Amino acid sequence: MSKRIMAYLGLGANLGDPINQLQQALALLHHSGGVSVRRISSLYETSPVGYLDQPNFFNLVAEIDTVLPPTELLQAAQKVEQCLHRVRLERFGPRTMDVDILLYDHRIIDTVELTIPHPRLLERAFALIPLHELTGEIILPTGQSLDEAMRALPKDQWIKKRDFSW
Ligand code: X6L
Ligand code: MG
Ligand code: MG
Repeated sequence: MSKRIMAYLGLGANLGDPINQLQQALALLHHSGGVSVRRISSLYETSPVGYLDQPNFFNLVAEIDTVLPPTELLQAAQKVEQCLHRVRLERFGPRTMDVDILLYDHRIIDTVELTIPHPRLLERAFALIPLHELTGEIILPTGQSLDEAMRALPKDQWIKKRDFSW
């Protein structure tokens, strides 16, 4: 009986059939050894951040519990990206699937391969809004308040909740 650890994953896609791919990614994650998807946020359509000349994204956040240590969870996330034919053409460019670890337990991790909490979580409406929908106010291990970050979000990031039921 290993301890189950709660973590939050940010999923995003803007190539191919993004909603269908998100659905597949959630199923693949749930069937990865050592990962259970517990709750899923609403689905959001969001304007691209970082590199603007690309299609809108569909984003959501999944609450999982896992017995995997962070590096193994990262590998599981990368396997899901590869299963959905992610090809890296350019940094910040369009992709069929992106799976990021936003939070892992109440831990701070800062290695070459992994930074948790996700370094740009608080500035990105497409990650913060669906996360807040699941957690409400929480204080991150870095001491920041999610409510506070919500109020500080720049108003120029377009994000719209889409009616959808899995
Ligand atoms: C200056 C330089 C300011 C770079 C911002 C921001 C870079 C975000 C990358 C940045 C900068 C990113 C998604 C996205 C991306 C997504 C939406 C990234 C990585 N992923 N936009 N842009 N959803 N809406 O999942 O987040 S590329
Ligand atoms: Mg990302
Ligand atoms: Mg990523």
